[in-house]
Parts: sequence; structure tokens; C-alpha cells
Amino acid sequence: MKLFNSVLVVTSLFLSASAFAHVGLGSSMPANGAMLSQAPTKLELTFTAPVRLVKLTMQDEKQQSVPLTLPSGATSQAAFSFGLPVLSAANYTVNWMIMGDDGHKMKGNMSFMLHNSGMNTHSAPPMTMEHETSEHTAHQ
Ligand SMILES: [Cu+2]
Repeated sequence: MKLFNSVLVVTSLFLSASAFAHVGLGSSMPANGAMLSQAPTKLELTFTAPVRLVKLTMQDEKQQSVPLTLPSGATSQAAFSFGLPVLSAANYTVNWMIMGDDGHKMKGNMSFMLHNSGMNTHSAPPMTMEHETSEHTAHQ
């Protein structure tokens, strides 16, 4: 009984500690919140620890999906790279579901904007603060 109790204590300590250590997205290319004028040809996601990618979707603001091919292997890895089709100007959101080696599933997302590279899509220079604030707060 004493052993059983201490196992419970250790387990709950571990659980509360691991809540802070959950895997998340470390970095990405394009970066979360990026505003691009050239279409990226790759999507790269780097997590803070090796994970299995359970689900990955990418959509524009009209819910049009961009096809992405998940890695077929079942081994955990921290960095993933996906070739992208030719993207048109839109706001894209990438949603993922990952499973860390602790067996916890985590969900998250990141988004970026792709602007037309043409001259007349912006009346103001593309990177002004005014533009970033007005458009980017809308798709957080
Ligand atoms: Cu923008």
C-alpha cells in the first residue's frame, strides 16, 4: 500500500511537470504570421521534440485545402518538410495534430499570408505597420 501511494505521488508529479514540457511548434518556414510576396515552395515544421504527425491540413481563408503528403513512416521526428503546389495569394492556415513520445496528442496551427507579387495589389508599400496591424489581427 505504501508503494502504491508513492507511485501515485510520483505519477501526479510527473503529469504536472510534463504539462509544461508538452511538445509544440518550435519554428516553421514560412514563419507563423509571415507575410510573403513570393509563394513558398516548401512548408517546414520543426517541433520542440520528436513527434509523430497524426494529421496535417492546410487551407486558405475560403477553406480550400492545399494537398500535403504526410510522411509514411511511423517513427517520430522533429522536423518535417512538405513540397507545396504553386500557391495563389491568400491567407493560409496550417493545422496539425501531433503525438509526442509521451503519447499525448496535441493540436495547433500557424498561419501566413501570401500576397500577389504584382505592383498594384497594395496601394501602400507592402510592409508598413498600418497594413500589418489591420490585416494580421484579423486572422490570429
Ligand atoms: Cu498582410
